[in-house]
Order: sequence, then C-alpha cells, then structure tokens
Amino acid sequence: MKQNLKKTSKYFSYILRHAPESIGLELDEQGWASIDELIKLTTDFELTPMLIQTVVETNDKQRFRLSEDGKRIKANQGHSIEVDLALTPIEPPEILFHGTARRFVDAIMKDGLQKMNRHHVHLSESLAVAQSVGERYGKPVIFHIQAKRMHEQGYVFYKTVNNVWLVNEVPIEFIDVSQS
Ligand code: HQG
Repeated sequence: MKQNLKKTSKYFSYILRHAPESIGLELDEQGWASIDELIKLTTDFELTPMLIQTVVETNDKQRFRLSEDGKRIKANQGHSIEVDLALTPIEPPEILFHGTARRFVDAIMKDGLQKMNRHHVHLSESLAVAQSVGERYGKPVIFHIQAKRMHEQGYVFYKTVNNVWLVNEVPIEFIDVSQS
C-alpha cells in the first residue's frame, strides 16, 4: 500500500505539475484537474477516488489539494507548466533556507539562486526541510537566505499552503555561505 501511495504521488506530481497533456488531461488556469477525467485518462494502473483521497491526505509534503466539492485536484506548488497559483505576497521571516547539492554551489555563487525549471526558487523556514531537499542530490549544502533584507529591497515572496516559500530569484548578495 505504501509503495502504491508513493507511486501514485509521483504520478500526480508528473501529471499535475509538468505533463497533463501526456495523458490528454486539461488543467484550468489555476491548475485544477477534474478527478473524473483523471481517473478516466489513467490507464496504466487502477486509480480510484479512494486512492486519490488517501494520497492527498497522507502525502508527506501536502503536495496536492482537493477542491471543496471534492471533484477536482491540484498540485499546491512545484509546477513547470504555466499555472496561476493565485498566491498573495507576504512578508518573509528574517532568514529562509535553501538546500542544494555541492556540485551546484559554484554556479549558484556566480548567478545566484535561479528558478531553473520551476516557476520560483523554493525556500523553507525549516533547516531540516532544506536539509532533506538538498539530500535528494547527495551530500547537501544549506544556504541561509537573508529574506527580510530582500523583502525590504522589493523582492516579492509568497508562501504556499504547504509552507513552501517562493521567490523569483536570490542574488548572491543575499546568500550567506559562511553559515552553510
Ligand atoms: C539549483 C521538491 C545551478 C537549486 C523538493 C536546486 C523541494 C542552481 C536545483 C522542491 C542555480 C533546482 C524544490 C544556479 C538554483 N546554478 N544550480 N544558478 N540556482 N540551482 O528541484 O529547490 O518533492 O527545481 O539549488 O523537496 O531542489 O517536488 O528545486 O538544487 O521542496 O514536492 O537547481 O521540489 O519537492 O532543482 O526543490 P528543483 P529544489 P517535491
């Protein structure tokens, strides 16, 4: 069951953030998909309303959400396709964290943190979360980002419902490597 949930969560990430067209699914402007459509268009394995609900509820990072009427599903963040997440700008704490891979550090210290394939650079309030994000690539490096100072200088921050902080970029002058 656990394996099944993980597989389904990865599938939802792929379909709802990156490639709905790969199964002929249409998302609306805010990234919502019809659950009936998603079930109908999923032919590789048996997707049931129960499985969808369990994945949404148990997902470790709360990556997905259901609409109030329970008829639609969307990814909370992490898209590469164009969607309007309708986020409201919000003041960040003094410091936010970003975990990455050692092999990216030279490029980051040259160009700053860039959003790469996603819509935003992803930051977290929690050192532990940044650690686990960085660990996806091996031994992590943690950057301390001077978020409040960025905000004071006009950079716009957003926070998703699952506590991911988003910003368009982080220039090197706001990246603290001495503490990483
Ligand atoms: C790096 C997952 C070279 C950046 C995670 C990161 C997170 C640069 C990678 C969420 C760079 C992009 C986001 C530059 C940034 N030169 N490398 N100038 N600027 N990078 O996956 O933050 O499971 O798009 O440091 O757990 O790693 O999908 O971003 O290493 O929460 O829900 O380029 O994705 O969540 O990688 O991860 P990503 P991320 P989910």
